[in-house]
Amino acid sequence: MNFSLKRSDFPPNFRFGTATSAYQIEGSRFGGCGESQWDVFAQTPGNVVRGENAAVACDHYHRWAEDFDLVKNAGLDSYRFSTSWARIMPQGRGQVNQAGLDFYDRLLDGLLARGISPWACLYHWELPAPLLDLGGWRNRDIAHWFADFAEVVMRRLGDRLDAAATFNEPWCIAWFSHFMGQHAPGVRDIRAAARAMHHILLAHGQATRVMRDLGMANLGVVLNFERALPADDSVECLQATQRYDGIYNRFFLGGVFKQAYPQDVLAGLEAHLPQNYQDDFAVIGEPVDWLGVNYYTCKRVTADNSGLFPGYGEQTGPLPKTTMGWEIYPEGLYHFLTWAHREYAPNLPIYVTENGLSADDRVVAGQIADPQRIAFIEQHLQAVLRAIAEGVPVQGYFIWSLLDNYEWALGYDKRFGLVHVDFDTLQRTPKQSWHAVRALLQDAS
Ligand code: GCO
Repeated sequence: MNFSLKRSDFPPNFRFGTATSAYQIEGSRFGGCGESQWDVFAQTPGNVVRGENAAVACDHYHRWAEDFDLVKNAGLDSYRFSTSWARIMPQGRGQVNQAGLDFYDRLLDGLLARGISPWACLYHWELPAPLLDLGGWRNRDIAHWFADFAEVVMRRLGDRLDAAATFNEPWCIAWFSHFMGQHAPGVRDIRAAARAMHHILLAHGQATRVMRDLGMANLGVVLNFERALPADDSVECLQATQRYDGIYNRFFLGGVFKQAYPQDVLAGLEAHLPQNYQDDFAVIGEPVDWLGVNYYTCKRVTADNSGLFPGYGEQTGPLPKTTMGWEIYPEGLYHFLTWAHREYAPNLPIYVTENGLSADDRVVAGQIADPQRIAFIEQHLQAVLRAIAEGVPVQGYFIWSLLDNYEWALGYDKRFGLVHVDFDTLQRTPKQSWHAVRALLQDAS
């Protein structure tokens, strides 16, 4: 099975890539990496399926050359990865683990030697555990700690990156992890969540300034979006859907691009934000060069009448679902690309920095048939093309992910890779979708 699309259906400079993150693939046990909040979270019973951790993960720390050959041989232009704060600064501040910096240095040279353009993201969730003891994202000082980390990383790597982002998915770092408690550090507290939301953006602005001062260009931020659809058409449900959309989709965009938070979110969170939070918008609004959009699914939002903010719930929707239980809704990607362009970032290139699905991929006679992944990518690429046809400067698309990997609280159960990983032997086997991507990118017609 192949894509019906061709590379020539896309603008000449459109880049195809794949995305990964440090903790999900590297192996946190190797190379003097410090303990992160995820190592801690995984040790608490009930947090992660089967109590799995990422001490070894895909052992990308040692097998990166083989992995980059897979990126190159698929014909992909770009590779998006992240740098682990805990690997580079095990205490979060001060002392640098040189072996950690050396590792990312090798990665960069390995990518460049293969003609793959490197896209780095500073933070994909490995908060060094010692910073938890200081309050982690709840402590305003984290903006300085993070800016210092950015400086250490980028003094070493910044000259060879094609693009750099500060954060991956602030909603997950703040709301999912501090209000819903689903990800490390597993907190459920509205004040912690509100402060984390704001401090992440402050850290984003400070680190962006640091990178600019180092002379770096092509700086962005990667936000995630989920299309919020009302489960019914009652007024209560429509209002609940608005609040869901505000927290998930408009809060972080608002901070960065409008230097303001949405009123419907402030109605519930302002009392929990730091005093004089508005004074930080000058830093938070530091200009960026591109916007990264991560998109996977939609949610069917219900109203709840607990009387407590945010006053929403969710229910299962009718569309076909991935093994994450996520409905497949490519229309949502089209929506966010056109809407973010129109309402927030009219002058900036937009990249789809993550999109993909988990499936029940099995090796049968050495082959992995994953037609559902090919169909999913095709449908979402069609959504990208529609947005481009309407004038939205979408300039690239990164598939999540290169390898099956550690899917956070869901352990190794969910397979998102173009390449299958056997977690007993660590053997890599390209899936049918990897071959289809290769065919798509080779087609010069
Ligand atoms: C994310 C993530 C990945 C997840 C993916 C699937 O940025 O949410 O970058 O870490 O694996 O989203 O849940």
